[in-house]
Amino acid sequence: MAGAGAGERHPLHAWGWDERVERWWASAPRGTIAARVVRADRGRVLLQAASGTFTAPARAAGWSDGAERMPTTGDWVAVAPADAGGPGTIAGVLPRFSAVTRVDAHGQREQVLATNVDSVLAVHGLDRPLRGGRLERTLVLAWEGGAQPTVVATKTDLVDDPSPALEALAALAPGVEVLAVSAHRGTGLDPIREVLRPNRTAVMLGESGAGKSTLTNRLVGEEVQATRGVRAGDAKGRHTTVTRDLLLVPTGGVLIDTPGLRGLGLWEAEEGLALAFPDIEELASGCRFRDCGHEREPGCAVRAAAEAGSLDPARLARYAALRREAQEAGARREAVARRERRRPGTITQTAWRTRPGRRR
Ligand SMILES: Nc1nc2c(ncn2[C@@H]2O[C@H](COP(=O)(O)OP(=O)(O)OP(=O)(O)O)[C@@H](O)[C@H]2O)c(=O)[nH]1
Ligand SMILES: [Mg+2]
Ligand SMILES: [Zn+2]
Repeated sequence: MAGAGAGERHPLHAWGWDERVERWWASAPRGTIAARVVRADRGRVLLQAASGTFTAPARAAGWSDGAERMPTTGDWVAVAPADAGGPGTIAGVLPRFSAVTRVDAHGQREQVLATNVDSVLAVHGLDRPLRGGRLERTLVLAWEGGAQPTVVATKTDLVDDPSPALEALAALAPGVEVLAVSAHRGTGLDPIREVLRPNRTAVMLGESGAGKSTLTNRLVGEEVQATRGVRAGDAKGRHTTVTRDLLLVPTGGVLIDTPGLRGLGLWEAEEGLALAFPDIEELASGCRFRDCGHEREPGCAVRAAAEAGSLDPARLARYAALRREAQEAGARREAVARRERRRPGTITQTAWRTRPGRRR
């Protein structure tokens, strides 16, 4: 399929097609059509093409960058047309400009949650206690994946005064915008629409019951996603959403609704950590040693700030724990890479990165 001519919009523009995708599409296999994965579920993918939606078997495929990728929600793929009435097959998966990933349940592999996302909406329900570590971890994942995080506090209608909670959220997310919404009342939605305009992609991440699907329905303007009441007493969610679904927002952009994940283990995080903890990074420039671990080294400006009370010691402790986790993940990553080098032809889920170094 040819790209759109000058001044002409690509038919998949509303679904997030832009110059980044266009560039890679230039090396698409001949005779294939472009589509975006709007859901990946049990070995099949639901695809959105200019002509409509259809499903295809999920199958890892490469591109001109030489890396193989397993298609997942958010991916752009090249589909070889069906012959003899069978389903089309995925002939290629385009390189990703961003990918939000976590470590899988076994701790041995990278699980790609959403790809080609511009933003991560870190959703927190004001009906539950704030778990700082959870939010910080989400921000690390967002930055590391190459997406811009935004904190979204939902259910403002359930609290008399949301400002203390919003301040607490802001303290955990230096430099990150904190938005407050009530999906029930329909207030605070416009700034989220702005994040998505005109054809950006955002993924919602947050605990089960935080209100991701309710907010999705509000933004989409239709009850496209199922929602369910939280448990009385502790406001715990019931894991209502089970797939990652990419949905069109009529005011512009697309939104990926995800299941509330219990764990967000780090797979790769060094860069994400630095971006999620700019306050600590800045203090660290005053440490005596450039590779200071802020644990026992003399002349540590970070520990000094925690002792003096200008840095929350609990935040430093969470940072230190995340840093250790990232180091352990790095060791596992290397072990996996060694194993895969011994088994040529294995699909490296980790190969989403399109260029070395910075990815934004
Ligand atoms: N009062 C109030 N309730 C809300 C709001 N947003 C969501 N809820 C309620 O919170 C409950 C959980 O909402 P969901 O949208 O299903 O939560 P979720 O984050 O999608 O949960 P999972 O799919 O399990 O991850 C539902 O009963 C919603 O009606 C809001 O703005 N105000
Ligand atoms: Mg949901
Ligand atoms: Zn230090």
